[in-house]
Amino acid sequence: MPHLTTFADATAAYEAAEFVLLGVPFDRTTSFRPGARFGPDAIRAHSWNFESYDLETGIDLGEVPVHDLGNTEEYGSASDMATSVRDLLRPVYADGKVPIVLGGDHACAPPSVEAYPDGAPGLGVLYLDAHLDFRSSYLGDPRSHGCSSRRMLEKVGARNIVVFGVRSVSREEIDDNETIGMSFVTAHEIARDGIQASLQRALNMLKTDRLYVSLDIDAIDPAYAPATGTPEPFGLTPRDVKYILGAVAPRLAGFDIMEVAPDYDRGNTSALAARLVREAIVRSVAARPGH
Ligand SMILES: [Mn+2]
Repeated sequence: MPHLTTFADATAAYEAAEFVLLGVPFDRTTSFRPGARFGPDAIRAHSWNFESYDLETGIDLGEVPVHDLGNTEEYGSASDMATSVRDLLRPVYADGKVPIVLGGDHACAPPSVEAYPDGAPGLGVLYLDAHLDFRSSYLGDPRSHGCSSRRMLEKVGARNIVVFGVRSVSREEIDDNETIGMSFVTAHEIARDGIQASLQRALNMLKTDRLYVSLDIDAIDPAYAPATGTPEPFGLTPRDVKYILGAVAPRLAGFDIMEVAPDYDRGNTSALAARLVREAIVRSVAARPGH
């Protein structure tokens, strides 16, 4: 699929940008239904639907320096993809910018975390997903989208990642995690306790200065986000995720949205994803001291 357009209002040159978008049109590790490779351009296309002015924060996105790097090339293997995405994003972090990565299946997210510089302030990961994604390898591929929280954990450490919104897990993953101890908050607990208390519980576990948010769009209920590879009922609401992005904005080091497979609906999932990209940006700007 050709690269159709840039994200709306992403008009800054790279050098001036504070936020840098990158599309990764890769879905070769999809396990159920494919199509997330078309996510980046569908999200970009829908981004043009919105006013540049944000009603809640009073920020005009046209005044925030955002650059869109476009899409990566297409890759044959997930390990080639991961190597390339790491190489593309290392300078983005090193230049003090916040990367926003559009997938692609969830395999495209770990290299974005792995590119974070080792000497930089500590990084934690808030991993929003219906699935635990904790297999050490899946269908013979340790870079499968079913292994993505595990790969990130290997970068940031077991105490610095929380999976949030989970409601699908294998017995093997649970058994495996008994020795590793990755924390997770289930969608059922969030429904019971409310989003504010549940997020606070997750953030109490994440002590790092900086936070990376990885959003598998299937964290959100398929009633709101049906266009995804492995839809799972009983999910978060769009407002839950909006609340999360506002709460973590002061610490946001990087953000991604994965697993939007746009051909499975009439554009509502892509519109939601585009709106959440904007939310991450305007909330980060609004969280700055003196704003
Ligand atoms: Mn998932």
